[in-house]
Amino acid sequence: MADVDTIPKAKAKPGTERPKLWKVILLNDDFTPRDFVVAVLKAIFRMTEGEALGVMLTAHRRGSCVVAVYTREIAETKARQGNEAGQGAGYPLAFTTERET
Ligand code: TYC
Repeated sequence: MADVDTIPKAKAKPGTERPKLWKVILLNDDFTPRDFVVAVLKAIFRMTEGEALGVMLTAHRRGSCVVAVYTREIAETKARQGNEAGQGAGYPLAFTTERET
């Protein structure tokens, strides 16, 4: 067993890499009405009233809140839909995406 520390380990399980994931992040602003944020979260992220309220309040109090995590394409689509909902109603509501580490 002399060389045991120098033998490279085989990859634990080939083909079981975690998929790359992106966070969708809700940013607070001073203008978008709370009810509107809640409605957007329910419509785009399929949240219940209670879940949406919790996320909205966290962003309101802390400046931002992770809404959900998806593969890149879905995360970017949901963030864009949220931004467009805000723009369409004349509010600066903003979602961003960020690669999960
Ligand atoms: N801060 C907004 C207000 O007081 C409400 C709000 C919450 C807006 C969360 C955006 O991501 C947000 N009307």
